Amino acid sequence: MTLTPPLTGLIIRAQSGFFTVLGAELATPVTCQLRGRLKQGRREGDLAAIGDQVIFSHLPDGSGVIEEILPRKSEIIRLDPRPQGEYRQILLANPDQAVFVFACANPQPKLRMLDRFLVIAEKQNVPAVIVANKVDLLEKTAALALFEIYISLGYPVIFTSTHTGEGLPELRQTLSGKLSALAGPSGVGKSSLMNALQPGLGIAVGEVSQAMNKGKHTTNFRQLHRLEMGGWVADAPGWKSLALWDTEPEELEAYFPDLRELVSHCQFSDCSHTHEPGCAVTKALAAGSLRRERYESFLRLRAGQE
Ligand SMILES: Nc1nc2c(ncn2[C@@H]2O[C@H](COP(=O)(O)OP(=O)(O)O)[C@@H](O)[C@H]2O)c(=O)[nH]1
Ligand SMILES: [Mg+2]
Ligand SMILES: [Zn+2]
Repeated sequence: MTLTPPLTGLIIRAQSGFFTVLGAELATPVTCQLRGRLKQGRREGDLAAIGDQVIFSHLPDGSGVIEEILPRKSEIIRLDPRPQGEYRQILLANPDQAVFVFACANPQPKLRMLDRFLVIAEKQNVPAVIVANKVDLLEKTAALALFEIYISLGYPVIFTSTHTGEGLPELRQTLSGKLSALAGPSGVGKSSLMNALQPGLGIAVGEVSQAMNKGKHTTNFRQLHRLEMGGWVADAPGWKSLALWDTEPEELEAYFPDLRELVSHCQFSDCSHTHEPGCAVTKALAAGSLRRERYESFLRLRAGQE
């Protein structure tokens, strides 16, 4: 029995089969479970996840039932190997963007990790934004030099400092009204940035992401955090653990904007871009138009190295 006609809502928290749904018309979120019929058939992956838009109805006891999960425009997935086959774990549904936070210094930016994050974002079709925090620790020209390659590739790069406030309005503008997945190594200032935008937000986002980075299994839930200015930030969805599953070498090239164009000019269609004559990639490398660091990131990812 349902009290009201079905409503649409957003899943803002997921924990072992229970989903907290915020209805478009409701002030208080409702704890829902999935309608039984949704769970029929072979399970190849999560049926619902934070970020999903759903149709749900109320039960007399105040809880709710998810009737339908609306089609996703994007998703961040982790393939979980299980005895009965690979399981598609959905870390986040419908992200508008992935925000990768690194520091200009202290700690030194791990650009190979950034390259890997960018490839994952390209593969999952999620636009990436780079935040270069702690810009106060370097001359601006030195900070620019570190990240200019990414600017030239077309990725938005926001230079920020929680100490001087530089770049915070731009970051606020970027997050406003969007569902963002936040990721980055620890110590770069993710919590500080979130707190600078909204007091208390850093603690909320940081705790879970740190627990997940350490692989703890104490709190197995995922949550969206509401931005007062509009929009949502998702707990860092463990990007470090996202493998580049079944990515063919030719496919990997497509996820490097600086290689994508070049490879079509290689003499051999199966060029490995290492020793072949007529390779446009090694030619660009020699000419200095392709950055060696990016080429090395490509080779490492292709070899399956982290
Ligand atoms: N110099 C400088 N230090 C910062 C900045 N933002 C954060 N920090 C410091 O960097 C350290 C790590 O910050 P935290 O927010 O905990 O990083 P998280 O691990 O990514 O969440 C703390 O000591 C912060 O005070 C910044 O813009 N400039
Ligand atoms: Mg933190
Ligand atoms: Zn080549």
